[in-house]
Amino acid sequence: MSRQIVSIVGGKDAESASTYDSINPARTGEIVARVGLADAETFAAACRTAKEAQREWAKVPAPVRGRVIASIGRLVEANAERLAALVTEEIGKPYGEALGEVREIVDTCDFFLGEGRRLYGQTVPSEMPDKNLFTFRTPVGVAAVVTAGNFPVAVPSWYLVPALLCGNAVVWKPAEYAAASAHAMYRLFVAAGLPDGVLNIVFADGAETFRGLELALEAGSVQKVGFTGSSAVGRKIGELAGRHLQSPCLELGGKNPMVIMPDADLDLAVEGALFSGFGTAGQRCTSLGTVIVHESVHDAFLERFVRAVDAARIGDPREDVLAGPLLDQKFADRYEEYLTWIEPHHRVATAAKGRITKDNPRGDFDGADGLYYHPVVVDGVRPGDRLFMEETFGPIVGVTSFSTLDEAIELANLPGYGLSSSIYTTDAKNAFRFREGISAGMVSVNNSTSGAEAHLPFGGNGKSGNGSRQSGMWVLDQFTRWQAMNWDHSGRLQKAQMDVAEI
Ligand code: UN1
Repeated sequence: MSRQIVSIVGGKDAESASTYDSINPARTGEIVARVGLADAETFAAACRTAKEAQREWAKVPAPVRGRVIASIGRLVEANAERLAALVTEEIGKPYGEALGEVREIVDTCDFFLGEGRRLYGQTVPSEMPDKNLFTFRTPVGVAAVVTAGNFPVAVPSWYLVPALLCGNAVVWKPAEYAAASAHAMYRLFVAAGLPDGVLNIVFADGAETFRGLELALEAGSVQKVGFTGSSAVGRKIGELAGRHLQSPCLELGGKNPMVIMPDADLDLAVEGALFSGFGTAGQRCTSLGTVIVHESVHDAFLERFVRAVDAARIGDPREDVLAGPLLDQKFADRYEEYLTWIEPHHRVATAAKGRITKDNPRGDFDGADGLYYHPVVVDGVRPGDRLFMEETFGPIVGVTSFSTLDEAIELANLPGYGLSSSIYTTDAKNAFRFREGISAGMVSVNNSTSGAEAHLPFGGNGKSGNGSRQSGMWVLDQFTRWQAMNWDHSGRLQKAQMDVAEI
């Protein structure tokens, strides 16, 4: 019997308008959870409930809120294996990676629990005597957070933990196909001592969520929208939030480049390309899109890369594999469409379109009913090819070559995303020139494009986002607003600019 889960608003089960089955992508005949989906009105009502609860939550001293965050971290840690196993079952993420993902929630809690005692404001000198100036961080109010299912627990925690710590209430809408993982995480969060209504979870489809968000923004019950997902949906959310004079936190797609210089350690580069290209079946927003390799080492790199890809284990995510299945049927369908972007002038260096079946020579696992796909390396991608320009969110990596670093940087920036990037070189000059020229929010040197740590600013530019950053202290600016205060104790009206003290 699969789990039955529904939205929880104000600590109570909310009504569902329809149901959705969350499927195990490694064994598509298996239902992981039957999920009740709410409609737009329920979403908007959740935001109203959150608004009520937020007033009291904001009054809880920040160090005390920090202690709740500490408890969340400990509870997640104590339940790490169970939560990771559920993530593996529901989205097919290899267990080791899933455990790492749960670890990322704990890291996030560890960072922010201290922030409760450090939510600093400033004292600022005044231009007049007997007058004091201060700044305070104030909570924004209610955050509506809509997240993807490829990181069903870690990425949501990047929003939830700082938002709650800063005194906000949250309405969280996770991806339906990762609903059971989200629900389990929600339960751990509230069990740590969050009052009812401070954190609410609403399951809904895209259309109802968008309409619910619209209603809530119109009613003034949402002050911050957070969204992780595709650039296309991010644009719509950005437009909607903009109409309400809000600046959302948008964490969108990527076409992340890896530049390989002639002086690079090629084996290290191969390892990095394998992990970021095909780990998580290429379904991270930081996954490698295109390898831009110097012409003098192109053939040597390609030969080693293809060998490594062919040797990689793809299969049952409960085992020690590089990648499991794709997340969900919707993504598998889309991925098959991306495979049609392979142009006649491309050279497909590993088995393309090779869905793993029992007849397949690589059928060393017995899960042919899963959404498994061979990794594909496509050599000779060029500017203008869809495969060069657009995110694929699947196990396909393009390769192209260059002759000068300036040319490589231009190629790397061309698709117009700007999330993650990497360069392999042994010359510091190349690394710094690359950092200066690349439009990405994140740059790795001699490391892959994926695997950002939980306390560095995470986020992108261009089609990857609106410049907002998550993680670390930088995210505090998303979930608080600066309030300036002046206190005049001179006993007279001192006018700024007009009554400036004379020497
Ligand atoms: C994402 O895919 O949305 O840097 C986030 C990484 C992970 C997060 C990816 N820590 O690859």
